[in-house]
Amino acid sequence: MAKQYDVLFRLLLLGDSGVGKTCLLCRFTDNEFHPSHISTIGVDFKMKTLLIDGVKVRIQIWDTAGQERYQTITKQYYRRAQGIFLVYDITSERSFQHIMKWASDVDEYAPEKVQKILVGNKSDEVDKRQVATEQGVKLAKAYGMDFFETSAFTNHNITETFTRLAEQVLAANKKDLDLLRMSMNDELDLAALEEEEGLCDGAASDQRKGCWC
Ligand SMILES: Nc1nc2c(ncn2[C@@H]2O[C@H](COP(=O)(O)OP(=O)(O)O)[C@@H](O)[C@H]2O)c(=O)[nH]1
Ligand SMILES: [Mg+2]
Repeated sequence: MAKQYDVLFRLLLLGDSGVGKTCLLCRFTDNEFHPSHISTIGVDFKMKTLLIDGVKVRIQIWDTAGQERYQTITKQYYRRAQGIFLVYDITSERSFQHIMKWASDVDEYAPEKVQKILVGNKSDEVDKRQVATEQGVKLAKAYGMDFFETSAFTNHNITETFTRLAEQVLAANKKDLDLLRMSMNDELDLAALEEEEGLCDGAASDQRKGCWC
C-alpha cells in the first residue's frame, strides 16, 4: 500500500472569538461555509494532506473551541504546535489590537522554532472594514511574519494561507527530516546487507550440499 504521508505537522488557529477561525478551517478542509456558525462552537482539529516539494505533508489543524473567549488556551496547545495562524477580523479593530497579546502568548509558550502567519479574515466585508490592509502588512513585517487577507465566505486566499504556513513549517523542519530520512536509509541499507549476507550463506550451504552429492 502506498504510504499515506511522509510527515505530520500540527498547526494551531489563534485569535479572538468570532474572527472566523472555525469557518476558515471548515472552508479549507471541507470547502464549506456555514454562516450560522455559533461562535463558541469549535472543532478539535481537522486533517488535510498537501503535496509540497514532493513531500506528502499531513497537517493536523487545531481549532480553539471556545477557550479563546477566556484566553485559557492550555499551554499544551502551544507546546505541541509547529505552526500558528494569528487571526484577526478586518471589521474589528479590537481583534487586530489583540494580536499583540496572542503573539506574546506564542512567544511565551510555543516552541522557539514555531512558524507564524498573520491572517486578516472577512476580506469580503468591504463596507465594514476597520483595519486597513497596510496595517496588517506593517504588523506582519514588525513580527517577521507573512500576511494574508482571507475570506472564509468567498474562499479568498484560503488554500494559499494554509499552504504557505505548511511550507514554512516544512522548511523549518527540513534539516531534521533529512537526518531522519538518512538514518532510516542507513537502517534499510543495513537490513538489505544482512539479507544479502543471509542469502549468500544460503547459497554457500546449497553449494556445499551440491558438493556432497
Ligand atoms: N462575512 C464573513 N463572515 C465570516 C467569515 N468567516 C467567518 N464569518 C462569520 O463570523 C462569525 C464567527 O465565525 P467563527 O468561525 O465561528 O469564528 P471563531 O469564533 O473565530 O471560530 C460567524 O457568524 C461566521 O459566519 C468571512 O470570511 N466573511
Ligand atoms: Mg470557533
